[in-house]
Amino acid sequence: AIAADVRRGALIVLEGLDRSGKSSQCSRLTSFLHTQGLSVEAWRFPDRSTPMGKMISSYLSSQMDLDDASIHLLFSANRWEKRALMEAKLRAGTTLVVDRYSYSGVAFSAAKGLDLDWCKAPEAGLPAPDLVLYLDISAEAAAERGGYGGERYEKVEFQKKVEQNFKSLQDSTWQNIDATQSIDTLESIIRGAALKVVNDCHSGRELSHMW
Ligand code: 2DT
Ligand code: MG
Repeated sequence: AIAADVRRGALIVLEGLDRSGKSSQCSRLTSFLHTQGLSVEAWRFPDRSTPMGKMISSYLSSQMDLDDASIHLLFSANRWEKRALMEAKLRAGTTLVVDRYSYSGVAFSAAKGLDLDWCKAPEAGLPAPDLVLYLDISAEAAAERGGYGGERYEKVEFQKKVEQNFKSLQDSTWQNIDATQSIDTLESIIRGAALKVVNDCHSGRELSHMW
């Protein structure tokens, strides 16, 4: 048999502060790509379903305290435990729409005072996103939307520091999108950007690695 030349899927990451609208846009984008006949899955980090993810979840709900460096490494390990599956899916042609990734990992931990480069180090070698859609909203405007769930980090002063860190992580794969636009406007901007990168990946764009 002739080996099929599978066109790889795209790794598309949505990032932003809490209440920026990431989760709604992830599910809208996943449904849309599906209607286009593409193989697509919605993922999110932290992945709370694994044993490490369960520890992270109890840390976030303040049921458990952990040293700042330790929890940082645990968030990273939670991505590493998914690396092989992520790469296998991408190479088999599935596009992944991911709600948060290494950028959240670094932005949140560094907001506690950990060194930014130290925070980036354990992410090195993970699959690099083909596109990072940053839903840009100020911490104040996000807080005005209400609906912080009461998890650790969901406080405006902390989110302001996270916002600064996100901005210092921007690279060539980032697209900043004004997240104060209507949900439908955002959706159409995101659709366009996603279709373009899916096409790039189908036409041979190589999978690369962080950073
Ligand atoms: P959700 O509200 O999206 O479930 O996120 N976080 C996330 C980190 O501190 N490090 C990470 O590596 C990741 C992926 C952001 C839960 C919170 O966890 C933070 C918000
Ligand atoms: Mg949250």
